Amino acid sequence: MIRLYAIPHSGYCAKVRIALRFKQLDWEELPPPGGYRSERYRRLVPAGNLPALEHDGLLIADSEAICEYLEDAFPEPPLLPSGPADRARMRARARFHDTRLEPALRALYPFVRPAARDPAAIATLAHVLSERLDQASRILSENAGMPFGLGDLAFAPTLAWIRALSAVLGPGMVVPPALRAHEARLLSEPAVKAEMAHFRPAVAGWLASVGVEG
Ligand SMILES: N[C@@H](CCC(=O)N[C@@H](CS)C(=O)NCC(=O)O)C(=O)O
Repeated sequence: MIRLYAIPHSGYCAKVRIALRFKQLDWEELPPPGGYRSERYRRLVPAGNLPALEHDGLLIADSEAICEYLEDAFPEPPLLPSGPADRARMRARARFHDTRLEPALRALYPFVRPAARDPAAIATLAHVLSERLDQASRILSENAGMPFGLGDLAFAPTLAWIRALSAVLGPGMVVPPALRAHEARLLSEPAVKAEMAHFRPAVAGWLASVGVEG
């Protein structure tokens, strides 16, 4: 049995759920024992980060490590192409998301609550995020012919968050047309489509919980 420690509105948790769905695996999903950022959860996962996955005696955190593990443990259907160059490109896409694009989105979360709005800071961060979106668009277009894989797992959840925050914080975040076209292709993948049907309401629910209309 695969156990996933996760929360519904986290893009990184959605990324792992997309991998699980793509590989048609069953899993049990639990919130972190003791709660988000609790000491009890840190006894399992020292850094306290979500998601974490338990399987066959292994407990591992970090979405990318988890997805690579799923690929190794359950190779079919594959999330990595064959051939070292395409595998490297696929991994680079995933790393770009995790180390460049999502951190630029994350920088905006402290301003979501109405009492914390700072228009000048939001405008600066929205500009940085738009630059990352432009870079993402170029990276994804360069690899447009590759089949769905590891480097695609996180983009639809992150773009959903960007749209939700754009609606709340202002229209400064620009999703380039080529990236919108790539997103449409991603959404036609059944694993992504199924996850997004749960994920979008979870994002709206979180926004409502902090007093914001999504
Ligand atoms: N790069 C990590 C990022 C995971 C991450 O930051 N998760 C957030 C939830 S979306 C979290 O656990 N934040 C709480 C913390 O880091 O203390 C991954 O891919 O798993």
